[in-house]
Amino acid sequence: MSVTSAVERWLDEAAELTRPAKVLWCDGSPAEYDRLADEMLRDGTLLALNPRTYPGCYLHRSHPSDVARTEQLTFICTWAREDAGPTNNWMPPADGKVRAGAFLRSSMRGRTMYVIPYLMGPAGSPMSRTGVMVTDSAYVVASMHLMTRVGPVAFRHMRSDDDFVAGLHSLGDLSPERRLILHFPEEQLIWSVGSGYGGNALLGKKCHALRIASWRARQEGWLAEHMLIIGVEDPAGRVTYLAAAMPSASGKTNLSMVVSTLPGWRAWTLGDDIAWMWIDAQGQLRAINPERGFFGVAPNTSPRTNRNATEMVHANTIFTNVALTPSGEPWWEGLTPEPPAGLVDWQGQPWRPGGGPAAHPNSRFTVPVAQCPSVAPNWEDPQGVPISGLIFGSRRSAVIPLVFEAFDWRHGVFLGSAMSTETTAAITGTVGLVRRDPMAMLPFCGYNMADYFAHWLTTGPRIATPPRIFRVNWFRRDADGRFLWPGYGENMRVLRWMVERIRGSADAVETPIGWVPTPAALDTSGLDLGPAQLAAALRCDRGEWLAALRDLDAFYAGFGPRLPASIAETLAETRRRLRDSARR
Ligand code: OXD
Ligand code: MN
Repeated sequence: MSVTSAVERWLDEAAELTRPAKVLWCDGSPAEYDRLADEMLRDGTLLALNPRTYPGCYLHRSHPSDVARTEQLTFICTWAREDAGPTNNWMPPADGKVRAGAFLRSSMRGRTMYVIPYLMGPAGSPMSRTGVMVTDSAYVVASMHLMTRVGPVAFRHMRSDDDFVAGLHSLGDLSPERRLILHFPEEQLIWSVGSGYGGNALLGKKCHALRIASWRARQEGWLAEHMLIIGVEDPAGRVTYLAAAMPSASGKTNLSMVVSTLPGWRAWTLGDDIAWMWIDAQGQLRAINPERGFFGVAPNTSPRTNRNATEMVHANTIFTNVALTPSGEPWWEGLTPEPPAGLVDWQGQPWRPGGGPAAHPNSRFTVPVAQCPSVAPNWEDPQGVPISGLIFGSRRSAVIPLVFEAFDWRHGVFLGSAMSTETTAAITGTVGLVRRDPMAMLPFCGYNMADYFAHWLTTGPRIATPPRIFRVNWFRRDADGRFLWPGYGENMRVLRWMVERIRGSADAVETPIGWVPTPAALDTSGLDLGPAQLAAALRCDRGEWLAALRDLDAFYAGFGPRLPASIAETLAETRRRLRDSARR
């Protein structure tokens, strides 16, 4: 491997601080993965699953207090506080290094420091970026193998001596009191200590591909987004590519590999979590998936909700915090209608019905994208795929219709900026609280979100044909708490409407919030869904909307004068349209 002097300097610094017993370079080879797995099987970090039904699969049980992203311990460390903005935790870079430095000092004593050169993005893509992370966790190394492209390929993509994101990770003592996840975007640097959980510890994912990359993307004129990428094929074989932002644990993985219930329509999977998008020389928006694997939420994944996922995790998968059956198979709530007898829970204890979930609600599977039965043949195309539509989706039991389309790019950016959602188990804290989560990027935008909205606003007009922007909500409920829309495979009906809107052939009615499908425009054939239920799923209730928009002023006011005028103007226009239509 050709290592630059900047990489060497960075590794010396990391070793000087953490004092490992030895330093081991990772080459990303299958032999290395197997060696690490063997070591972890010996020391109990991994358990082998049933080799007949789950060959090459392992179970990892994490520390019980280290099971999700810890947003309150995640910081953006910029020189100027305003550059991090009001939605990020902020610390001056020097303070961050002192505070985390205390936890990292000699934290690798007696341990191995693994050096992982990794590439985010397909080999040969002009959009792919290099990272070099160090860690003292073999589980992190093995997971990085599955989630990124590890090895010499990473160095081949460096454009200069110091063209890499540096990441320092140490498990520390895993205590939340001594845990910090720090980002220094001005230095292309990440420090993470005290957690082995994916989103905190696999530094290529949220830390690099979203927080650091979003900063870089704004400087360079591209977009790093919390979005899946999917190709929707129609019966004539034409594929339309869409990217969709949804908050954590809100159905992105399921949608990215949806099994269509509509004859002749099918979905091709390119990514389930992150999209890097840029405008090519012809003015076309294109996207790559910077990742190589899925780090998906296990609970409620079943042959009914996501057949592709249940198939792909039958080999070469690391499961974290799922339950274990007596025959050595993984199990989680929702996988089968009834739990099998004799389960061991995610903490390794015998499980009894009524004694809490057997699998942790944020238990996960880590698996290579290539194993997905619906993987797109071009998913690693270095030039990415052309994006014709963007989707903002959230989890709201009320107010937000199943689907509607923005009037134009500017309105779509407003809709994304105003998105609210109910919190899930993917983050430590209370589940089910409604919070603002603009573009599903609240926890992942590495800079001031007012500047992020401005960046979005200036990006659209640079695109020759800007993608249509859609808003979706699969989670709306009726007065009895029942979901109004069946979801999962039936979501293809909504994707179809979007594709037809993009082509100019699907009907919609103009409402104060955007274009809503006419009931006939949405193909509901064969669904047990009466007209009243469909109307309820699609309804724009003016009163509910006006009430829901009320706290947006306070949210936007938090950004002060940095908020683009267009956002506040679009809010005012929306209110005006809602009031006018109520008077009509
Ligand atoms: C994830 C998340 O793991 O968003 O993708 O938390
Ligand atoms: Mn995510």
